[in-house]
Amino acid sequence: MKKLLISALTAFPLVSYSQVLKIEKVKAVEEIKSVKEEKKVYSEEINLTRQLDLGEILSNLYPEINHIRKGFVANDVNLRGFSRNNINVLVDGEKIYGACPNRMDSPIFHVSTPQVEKVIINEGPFDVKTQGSMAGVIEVKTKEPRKGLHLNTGLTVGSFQYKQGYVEVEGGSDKVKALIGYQKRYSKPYKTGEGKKITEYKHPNPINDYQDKYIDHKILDIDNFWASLLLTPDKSNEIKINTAYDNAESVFYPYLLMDAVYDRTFRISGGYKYKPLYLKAKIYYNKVKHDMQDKWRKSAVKWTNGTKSTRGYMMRTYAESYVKGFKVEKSHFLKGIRFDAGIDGFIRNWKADNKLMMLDNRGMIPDVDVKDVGIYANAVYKRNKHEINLGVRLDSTKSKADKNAYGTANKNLCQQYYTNCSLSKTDTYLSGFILDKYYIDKKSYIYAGFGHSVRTPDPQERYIALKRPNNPVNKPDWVGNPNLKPSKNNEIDLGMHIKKGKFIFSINGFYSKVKDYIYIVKITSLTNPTEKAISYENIDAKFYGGDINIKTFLSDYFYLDLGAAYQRGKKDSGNDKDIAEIPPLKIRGALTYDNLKYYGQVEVIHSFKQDKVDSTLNETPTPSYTVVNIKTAYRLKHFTVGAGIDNVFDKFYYTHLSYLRNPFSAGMKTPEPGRFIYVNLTASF
Ligand SMILES: [Cu+2]
Repeated sequence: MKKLLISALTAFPLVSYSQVLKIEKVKAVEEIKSVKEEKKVYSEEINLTRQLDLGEILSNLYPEINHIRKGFVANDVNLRGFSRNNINVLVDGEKIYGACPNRMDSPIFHVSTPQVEKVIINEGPFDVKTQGSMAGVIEVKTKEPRKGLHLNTGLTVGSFQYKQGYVEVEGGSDKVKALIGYQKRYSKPYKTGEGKKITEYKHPNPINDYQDKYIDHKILDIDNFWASLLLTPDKSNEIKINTAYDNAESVFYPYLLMDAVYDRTFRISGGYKYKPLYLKAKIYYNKVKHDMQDKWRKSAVKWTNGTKSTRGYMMRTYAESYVKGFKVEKSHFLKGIRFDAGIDGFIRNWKADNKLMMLDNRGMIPDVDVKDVGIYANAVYKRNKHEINLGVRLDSTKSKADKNAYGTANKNLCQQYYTNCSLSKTDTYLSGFILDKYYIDKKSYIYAGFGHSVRTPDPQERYIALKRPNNPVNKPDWVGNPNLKPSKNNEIDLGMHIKKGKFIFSINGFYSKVKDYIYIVKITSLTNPTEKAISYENIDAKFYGGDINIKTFLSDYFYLDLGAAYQRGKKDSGNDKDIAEIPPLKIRGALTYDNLKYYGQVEVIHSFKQDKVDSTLNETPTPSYTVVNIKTAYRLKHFTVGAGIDNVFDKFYYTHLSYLRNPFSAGMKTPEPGRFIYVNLTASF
């Protein structure tokens, strides 16, 4: 048993049923590829949580990941201080973008937890296989159907009437395999550590609070469907089709001033592999429709200007987004060198229409097309104790907004603030990296890498146009800066990974200089100095930090995980040099008992105070907090019964990323859930 557990530690997954391992940081030996130090999270770990939200789960497991809490679900993720477009979040290598201009539907929300086979976290500028991986990639891999006939099902019941259930059927022969699944998630408002419902918290402007009659309204009601087909007619050919449909309704976002009436996502992809030539090809499409309104808030009945309304909302944004993409990649092996070369591209379209009181803000995101095509090459060369990895990528990205998309209110908004309001821009740029890994022994290594990576401005950052009525000081317009340049990251990473017997130790450090980092700024109208807006500017900044992870077996069945991550962001100039939204030092310790039948874990997460804040964006210090979570499980042959308590001591706290940064008025701080008790039942046949 001891051997089994230790081998599971080094080569997970051993058997898909064994829920031995929580955290895995491995080098993907089986397919030598561009890996500095990959971190992986497997479905077995996810199944032991309350299974509500992937962003939150990752944030719990890795101190270097932090969640941006906007509501109970759909948490966005921050990796080593970088978030939004500065990192890539991919589903099976595919780009997916939310439709909401306020990122209610963060990319990671567009895949539900039972679909996840694993999540791979690759930090730093060490990916040339996807456009825009400036500071890292978080890639969600979905499950492949197995042969035979299997039923996987699970049910979670928890505090605040939270319910989660899924059923998945998979099976087939050697040549044809299929999988079909469904999940439902539902919850009432959670209570925080001070016993208040999340819907009861006061916003800076009371008009944005929830109406009394909706305090107990459901705050999420989500259905997910997915299906997958895998055809392997012979040893050489493989065809894979994946599709999914999500319908999220009544998702509340106390962090923001509106909530999602619905958010509907459709995804489909077709992949082909010709194994003798190591050739892979893929096409994919995904589409999101998003309707957000303030219909549950006080502002819906009585507007900011005093108007009493019966139309059901003061503000509403309807948004759509789609991505059509392709990728072709060929690998080649020659004298200990692995080459991968590929071409890929995508079209991303995004439009959002807003109505604010009587203002027609159609084209708030003015039907923007982003077209990208890129070519890349990656080589891994193994010699003696060195493994040298080189990658290079060339991209051309064109973004174009439609001038006919604007409404009457925001038509000339850009011209009020900028002299150059060009609606189209093409950026061509090169990225690449070099990484040298030196093996001290078979399983331990040190590494050093340098990477140059680029990300282009988002359609929102360049073209958003939201006119606000009267424009008093705290109701600024929101306008894109069409002159933004792409952000360029030059980064050095150093690290060490030691594996000895029952002990794994790793340490990673990074230093990143970002030229033209895209940052929020307050600007004044060129024509009327009383009119102000939120916009974006390019600044130069540096980021640095690192993380440590230790995993050790204390006895046959006990193991201890210790992790810590720290990061810092500083502007090169300005009065306040601190970069906003940089999480403080966070540590995690988890003691786990697992004999493959009984499982138990006590986890402690401590976040230090963050007082390195950017006063120009109204950031304020965030106090430290300590949270304790417990998870247990009992495994029978086909069944697992689990129970857990998150936030055992019912601590009242909020994270540093709990509110919207706004140079005019700070947003509401969204507290984390209080004590949350849940029971999990899973069955697998
Ligand atoms: Cu939204």
